[in-house]
Amino acid sequence: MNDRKKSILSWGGLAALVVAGLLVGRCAPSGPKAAKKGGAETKSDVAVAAMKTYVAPGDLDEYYFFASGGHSGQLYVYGVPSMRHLATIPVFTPYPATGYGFDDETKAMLGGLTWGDVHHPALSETNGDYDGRWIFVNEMNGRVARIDLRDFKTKQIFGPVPNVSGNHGSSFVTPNTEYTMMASRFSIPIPKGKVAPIDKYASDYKGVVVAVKVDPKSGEMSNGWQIMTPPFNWDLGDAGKKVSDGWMFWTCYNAERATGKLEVTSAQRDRDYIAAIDWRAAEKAVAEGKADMVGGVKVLDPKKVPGIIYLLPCGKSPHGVDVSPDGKYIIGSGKLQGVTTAFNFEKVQTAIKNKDFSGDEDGIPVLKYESIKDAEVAVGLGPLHTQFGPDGMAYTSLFVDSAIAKWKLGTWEVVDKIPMSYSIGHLCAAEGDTVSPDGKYLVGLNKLSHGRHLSVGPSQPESSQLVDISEEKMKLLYDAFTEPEPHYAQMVKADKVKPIEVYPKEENKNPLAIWDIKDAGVTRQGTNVLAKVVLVRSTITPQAIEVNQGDTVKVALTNIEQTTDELHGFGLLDYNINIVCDPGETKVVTFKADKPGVFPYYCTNFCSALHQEMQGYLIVKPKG
Ligand code: RUQ
Ligand code: CUA
Repeated sequence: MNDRKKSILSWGGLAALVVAGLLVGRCAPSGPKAAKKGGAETKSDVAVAAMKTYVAPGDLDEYYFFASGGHSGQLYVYGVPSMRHLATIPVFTPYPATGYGFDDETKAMLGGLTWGDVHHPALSETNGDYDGRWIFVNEMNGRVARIDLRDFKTKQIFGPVPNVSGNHGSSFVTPNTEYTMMASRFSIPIPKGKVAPIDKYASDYKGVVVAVKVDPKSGEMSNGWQIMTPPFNWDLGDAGKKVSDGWMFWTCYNAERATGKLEVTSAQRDRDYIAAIDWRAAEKAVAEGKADMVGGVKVLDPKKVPGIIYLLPCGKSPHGVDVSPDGKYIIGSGKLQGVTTAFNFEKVQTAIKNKDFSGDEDGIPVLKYESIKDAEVAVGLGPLHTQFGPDGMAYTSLFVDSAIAKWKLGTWEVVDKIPMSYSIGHLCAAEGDTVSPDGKYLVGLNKLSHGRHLSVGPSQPESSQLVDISEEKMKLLYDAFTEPEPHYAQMVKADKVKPIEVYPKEENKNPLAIWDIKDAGVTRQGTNVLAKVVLVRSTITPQAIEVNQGDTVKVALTNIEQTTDELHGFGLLDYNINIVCDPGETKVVTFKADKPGVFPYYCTNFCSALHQEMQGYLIVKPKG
């Protein structure tokens, strides 16, 4: 513990420590001199750690690690245990390196927004295990995207979903990827566009929890249904599994329905809630026509449709909620506490059956805390998120303590702790939220990193620390650094993911694709010009595209290579056009040729010894 925290401790009680600790953790972290090694203390520990993380040249990592990029709008791919950065997948933000957001299709998919705040990646599941097909990611503007792990590309951005404001409680998939779930962090009068004064917040503002339907074959997302809720701030979620399959859980803060300075007004009550949603019952109610159309989607009102949602009282301002691999326990962490609560799913069911309620919130029954909790585990200060191992072990991140606690489900005993540098948020264990976690590796996704790498100025990279969890004691193996802003990540066994090497020619269904240089050329219809372009080592055909100023120019580029990694680009100077085509891929870009002159285009991706020769000219003849 650093001096600052010690002095706060001597001032007063737990609440003061926790609140101050949250502030300290955020604004004035422990200095670089403190706990520099943080786990690997001796020379031999360092040697063992080096051996365990060293992936020799030519060898491959054991796991893919998909980390959210926060408001960078991207998803970062790392290998574990090397922690090497392998790829950046652009999702909600244009990314010039892959030409994402420049061609017609991806530009349309971004829908005019150039950022998104990504928090929680969710790998698709079959029977509660990662199946390596897709990964879904949420972002705060009410959208969720699907990335295909066949080519590591964003294939669909769904939303903004009606009625949702601040899509934080997302993406969480159900055990057979029937749905990817979302929940509103900020309540608003719904449907969107409706206005109500802020002093009517408690009654006229609404939250929603949302089931986005996923097509089991294609992964295509579509509107499912929603449940209207009181104006709580929904936070994190997790789907039930095995015995609790069919249920969905979300934490909330601000059960007070307060407005104004929430850090004070929303922390008045001792308990907030975890919502437990019987999503199969909700699905059935929608099929029976019990939903109303609000904002263009089917919305269930729990007052009119009882039996779909219940509230579990949970410690003040809970953050994470995580369901154990067997589905028996729902772990809810009140971030202003020193304990995390294990709720027993069976007891939740019994309480529902016996109507063991302590009250209701707008018609939603509140279960009795004492009837449904199994244990309050004294994990440490500021518990946020929990991940699981294969042996009944649970790992909880402690923001205020800046540590990870290891504890046992069932005996509720805390068996080990390891410090993190600094201020851990999420954590991610290998397959750690499936029905069969692997153990082995755990990554702490920390909010701060300074003093543990070469300084790069006031804005430091974020720290991700790799921890060995294969033995009784946790051991720090490696410090890695990521771009802001890491939230959650998921780690999947590498052999579950089967990426392709090239886009097979026969799968290219783009009507503008051409595969022979002699089909390349420029055609015109009025002021619309179509240029069909072939990219192949080491020529762009045609070498010149002639148009008139004011023409609408559509350039369709096909990379006809069938060799892996033989990418070609099309960078058009002064027109802000930057396209990259993978082998076998066709991309189309449409623009107005409004500037007269001669504009070189060239290949941006190094492709051969004669890459530099891969160039041409757009000639825009001036008007009149
Ligand atoms: S949150 S540090 Cu956006 Cu997932 Cu917990
Ligand atoms: Cu094609 Cu460089």
